[in-house]
Amino acid sequence: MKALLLIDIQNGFCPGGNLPVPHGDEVVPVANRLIEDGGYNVIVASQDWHPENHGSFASQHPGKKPFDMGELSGKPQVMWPDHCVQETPDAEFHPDLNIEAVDYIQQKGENPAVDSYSAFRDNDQAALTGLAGYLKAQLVTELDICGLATDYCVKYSALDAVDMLPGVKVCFIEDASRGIDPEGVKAAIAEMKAKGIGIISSKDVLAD
Ligand code: VGL
Ligand code: ZN
Repeated sequence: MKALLLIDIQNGFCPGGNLPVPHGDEVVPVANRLIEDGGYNVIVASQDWHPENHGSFASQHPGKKPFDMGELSGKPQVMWPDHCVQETPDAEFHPDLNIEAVDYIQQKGENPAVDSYSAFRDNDQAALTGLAGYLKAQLVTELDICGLATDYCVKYSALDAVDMLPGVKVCFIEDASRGIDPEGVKAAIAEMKAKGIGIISSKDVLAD
């Protein structure tokens, strides 16, 4: 079984959102084509879903500004602008994303004391989200991952997929993803490649 994992294609990460990824909205038509014509058996979307007092928010750390480095539960943590707060428009999926076609939505980042870049587990790797169990139950053997942001949630989800789904072929769809920082994107792609993750284009998927 072949699965598509769409990471955090939410208003908050698109232009006009609270943590906009440059050109983040450009992934939407590509993601829709993959959903409709990619030949996937299972389609999953993750949703960054923070309480308003989430500890990754600079607003929770007196003296910190967004994008400063800080600490969360004793670990280094990027201080983000308040984003993707539960039940707000910022946390909703992009309005043009074909969310009706999605089989399973995995929310993450609900624990205020730890961030969760990966759709599979919190950054401290203590708590699992349940996504690995879902994909195993669906007998997934191939997992393609794309979305926002390449250098954070997409990368960590792809690396975790390799560790948590032994035997599953994991690919990153580059043109269906956008990143926050160009240098970070380059490094993320190198890291994914080194882990055995295939770096592919939506054309590769739509061709076969
Ligand atoms: C993300 C930073 C904070 C992401 C989520 O989706 O890449 N980045 N929360
Ligand atoms: Zn977040």
